[in-house]
Amino acid sequence: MLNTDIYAITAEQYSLGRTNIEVVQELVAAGVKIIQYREKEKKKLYKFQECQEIRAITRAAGVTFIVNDDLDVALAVKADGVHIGQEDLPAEQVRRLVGKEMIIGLSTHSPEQARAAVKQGVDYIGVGPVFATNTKKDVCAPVGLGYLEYVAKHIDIPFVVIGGIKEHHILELHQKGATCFAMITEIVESQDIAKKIKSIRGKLLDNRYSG
Ligand code: 3NM
Repeated sequence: MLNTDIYAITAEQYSLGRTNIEVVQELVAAGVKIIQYREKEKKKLYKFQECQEIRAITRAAGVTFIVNDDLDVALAVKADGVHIGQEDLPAEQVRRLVGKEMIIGLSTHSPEQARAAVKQGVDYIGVGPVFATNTKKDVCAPVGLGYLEYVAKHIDIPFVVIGGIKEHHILELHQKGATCFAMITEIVESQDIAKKIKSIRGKLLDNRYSG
């Protein structure tokens, strides 16, 4: 499920005037394999309608689709997964509601939270914010690379790094054990999303070949 390199997340307010649907179409065309719908300000009805459209686009393209926070929307549109935070419903409760098949992702910010997430049976964790970010409100201080190194070494479930990640960080994060990179502004703020994705992937390839 996270055996891919780029985990793209929507945010219409940073998308240079493009709609979430347009951005998702660009992401899919660029070959991104996992997309999370994240939209904090919109009313539920509009989130549902957008997610319905995104579900159709991602299903047709074989792209994994995750909905942030809104369990009901995720279930209603038959998303592949839901991503929750530390102050949402506890993961065990979410599991009871969504069943075994749906992917559950949980944001974590410390080793204690990572260990608890494993016990709670989530499918993957977010590890961050690695760097400072203005995209998420009420986010804790950056956890830096130390927390990433802890997770890479001690946590056995898939993880995705997040928070302030830009193209120039990719190599360093990869060297510290990250393989899947979640980004909002670095991608949606790009004029040419396909070019940005290609460029990030180029960095990863260079690193692989140089060992
Ligand atoms: N979650 P950008 S940081 C949505 O640490 C989110 O859990 C975070 O946006 C966490 O790539 C973050 O623009 C914002 O910094 C990521």
